[in-house]
Amino acid sequence: MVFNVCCVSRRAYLTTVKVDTKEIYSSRSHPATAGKSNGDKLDESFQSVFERALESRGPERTAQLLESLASQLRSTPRPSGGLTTPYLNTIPTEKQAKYPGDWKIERRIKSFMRWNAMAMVVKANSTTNVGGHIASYASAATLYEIGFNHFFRGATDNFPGDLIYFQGHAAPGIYARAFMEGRLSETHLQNFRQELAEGGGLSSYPHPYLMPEFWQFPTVSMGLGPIGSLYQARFNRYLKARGLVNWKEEPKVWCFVGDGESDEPESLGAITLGAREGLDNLIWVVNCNLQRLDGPVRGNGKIIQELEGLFRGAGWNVIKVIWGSDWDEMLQRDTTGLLLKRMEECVDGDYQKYCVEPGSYTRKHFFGKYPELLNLVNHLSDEQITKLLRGGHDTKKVYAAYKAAMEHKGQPTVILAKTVKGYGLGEAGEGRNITHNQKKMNEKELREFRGRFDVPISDDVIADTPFYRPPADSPEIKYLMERRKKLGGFLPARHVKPVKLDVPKLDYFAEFFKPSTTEISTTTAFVSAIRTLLRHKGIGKNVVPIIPDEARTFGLDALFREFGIYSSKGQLYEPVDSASLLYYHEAKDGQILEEGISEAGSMASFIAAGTSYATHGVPMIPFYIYYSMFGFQRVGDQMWLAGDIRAKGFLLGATAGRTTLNGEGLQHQDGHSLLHASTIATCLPFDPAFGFELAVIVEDGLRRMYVEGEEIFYYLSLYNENYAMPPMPPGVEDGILKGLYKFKPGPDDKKLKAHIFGSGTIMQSALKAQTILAERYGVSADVWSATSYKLLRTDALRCQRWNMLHPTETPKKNYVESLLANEPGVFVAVSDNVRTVPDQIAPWVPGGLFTLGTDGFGRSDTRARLRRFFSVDAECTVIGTLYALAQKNLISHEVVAQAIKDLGVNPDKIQPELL
Ligand SMILES: Cc1ncc(C[n+]2csc(CCOP(=O)(O)OP(=O)(O)O)c2C)c(N)n1
Ligand SMILES: [Mg+2]
Repeated sequence: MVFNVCCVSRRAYLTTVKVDTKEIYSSRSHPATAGKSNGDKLDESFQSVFERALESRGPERTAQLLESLASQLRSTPRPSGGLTTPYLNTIPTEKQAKYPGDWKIERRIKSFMRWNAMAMVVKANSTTNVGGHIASYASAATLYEIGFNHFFRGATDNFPGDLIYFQGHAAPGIYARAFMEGRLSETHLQNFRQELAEGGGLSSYPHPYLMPEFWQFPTVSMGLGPIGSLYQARFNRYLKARGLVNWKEEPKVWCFVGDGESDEPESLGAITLGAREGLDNLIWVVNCNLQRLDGPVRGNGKIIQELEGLFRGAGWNVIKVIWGSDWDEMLQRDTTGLLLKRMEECVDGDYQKYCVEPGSYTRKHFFGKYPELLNLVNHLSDEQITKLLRGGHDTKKVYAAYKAAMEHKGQPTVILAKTVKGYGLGEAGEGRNITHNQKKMNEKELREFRGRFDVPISDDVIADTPFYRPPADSPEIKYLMERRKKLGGFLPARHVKPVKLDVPKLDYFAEFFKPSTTEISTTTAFVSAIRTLLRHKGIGKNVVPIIPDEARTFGLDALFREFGIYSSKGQLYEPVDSASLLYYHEAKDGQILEEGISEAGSMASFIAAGTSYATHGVPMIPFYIYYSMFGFQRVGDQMWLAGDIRAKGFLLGATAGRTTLNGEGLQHQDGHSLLHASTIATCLPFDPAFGFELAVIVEDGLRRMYVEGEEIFYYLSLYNENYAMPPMPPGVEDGILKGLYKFKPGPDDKKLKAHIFGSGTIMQSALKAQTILAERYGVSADVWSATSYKLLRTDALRCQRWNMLHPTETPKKNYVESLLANEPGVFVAVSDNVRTVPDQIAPWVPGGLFTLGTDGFGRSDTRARLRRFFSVDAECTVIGTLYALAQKNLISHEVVAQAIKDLGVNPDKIQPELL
């Protein structure tokens, strides 16, 4: 294809240069064009046209011209299109940084790691079925070892250490290194995936919850590592911009990603953030071994080219490390560009086959497709062809890529490294589709592995797969220790400095203990609480409000002007509402993280902020407020991860309640987040009904997390229904925090007794029911506030287990049993959540618990109609209480039937929980 480029020269006359795209394509600065060829001359004239254009028309216009050229090039038929460059290493050999290490010794060290990582899995699975992975680390060993020996910096006094997200399935390799470093013992390795074994074991994957001094970042749920690392790198910038850290140099965030993992929306869905924020503190290494669990990642295409296009389009610096040094010379000799053509036309399925088949196959099918190409490998034996290295296994190529990434400015870098899955496993799995799940090796395979990597294990013991660690004074261990010392210490490591924050006491929240002057919602109460906290002298600066584009919904826009929205660019425009009091205020040191419509991004920020106490020794207090339906349900796996990573902070599920958020209907009305929240061990879920409860819970959270150092987080349901907030009754703080307390006793002068547990906004139904029951049915009902069914249940379960295991000792009573032991009458719970939420405590309520709740899909309608529909309004609560009394034969069933008529409830209304 020939097209014209117009440009104005220095003398401002119009020149037309004819450019043949075929020539550009085959003559790209690839060694095939070495020597003064036509291609070279074209390169030179192209360069001079470029320089003239730059000088006379300026960078913007020149960029436009180049873009027009590029788009025409893209539209020419080529095997890889889009924003891609040829299927070659990005760094040409002549620009490759010199590798400063001792590659022979590093190879030996790496070989021992390979052996121990494999042995750990094989050993564990010889006597158990605990599983594990060999193939992932086998493909990534060089990618990690170059990092450990030359780049990853450990934590020192004023440097937090580089933050490394290790790929979960490569964990055995990371343990193998820690073993070589003397940080883990043979018993630890022996007990890989047997954490409960005598002497302690190692967790399957990176889990800070299970190995809190070792792992920093959980990664094994695919996609969560990548998105977490992006927001972590951005959060580091936030801390710096707000003057909360004082590092001697900026840490790098490294994330190791599987090529299969890139399928996850969380992996790639947020990458534009990296470029927008200029995160040159972020480096991703995608291990392109071309395989995922079942088979090829892109058998019919090329994952490296696909990712290159995506990342370049998103504004990242892309470094491809495809071919090892063995190919350099061949590419030099390929003067026609035919080798590159062949490289381009093969798909990943072909490449996978080349690493499984013998060299003769590659000679015939790869090189032999064009007989001229065979000349390039005539001097190589089949065995040598088999061993032609891929870039990701080549120490020098990987080093050069990492160095370039470290030095790159203004953009995040992604390194796309081509490797072989199960490298070194030979017939036991190298490049095979079954390799991901391979965990056993027979003696022959072990011998081959040993031979390939020269591991000094003798024949008589090899079947036991013994671990191998050279003596402490061996050159290998000395080298490895010296490298780590130079780089600041061992990694991964999680250090928690016991920093206590000067958190406010309860009296700081005094305004919440008085009756409200107007009707307000618990969301509004929260907005006042966070404003008060942001202004607090001791901890105001540590508070991190996080919102995914819902600030106006919750009334948090009131904070924009006063505290500012964080933006690395400040505010480059005059906001449209600049004249108003609450204008949209972005600032370089803004405190609010306004994440746009990304619950996953916001949650990643919550995690980065909530672990800042461990990552940076700077405790931060995230308050992440969101549309409750789009929390646990949408990004529940990240909330689970928040538990694993020991994040602290407050999650606030606003617009909660299946009937309280009324008009929005089925997709928005949440009545089950409290149930999800109950499943996470370190999460304390609360369902406050009143402003004073909210204040007591927040004060407790601040103290437990930021003074006592507990590594937990709180979840609070917040509602948008306004009502008068009552004053705090005396002495209820303890009950609020334990999960249940008596809020308003019923009258003393009634014969019949009942108890109604309410929570959140549905407390209003309970209170109205209390009045109706007393006035019309002679029932005295005490109204209790159930602030946390999960905490009550946890306490009960602990007691139950203790009693079961200590059958001859005096049984312990749990809080619910003790609290209700002397309360006569029936117990009823009413909730704006599914009935399973209150039912969590049913086994310990004397005489059982009758529950009303909102099971089923929501509808768009008024609160009154919805509450009748789900049977959680005051009238249905009265009927439920009378029914519970009738079931105990304390009144007749006719009384209930009459009440149903009197209160105007249709007994045959549809059942919401049915389909
Ligand atoms: C969210 C999620 N889905 C599924 C899995 C199960 N899984 C574990 S590893 C794996 C394949 C990983 O392939 P890749 O990312 O290419 O890593 P490799 O081992 O090839 O380096 C899958 C599907 C998981 N861990 N997380
Ligand atoms: Mg893979």
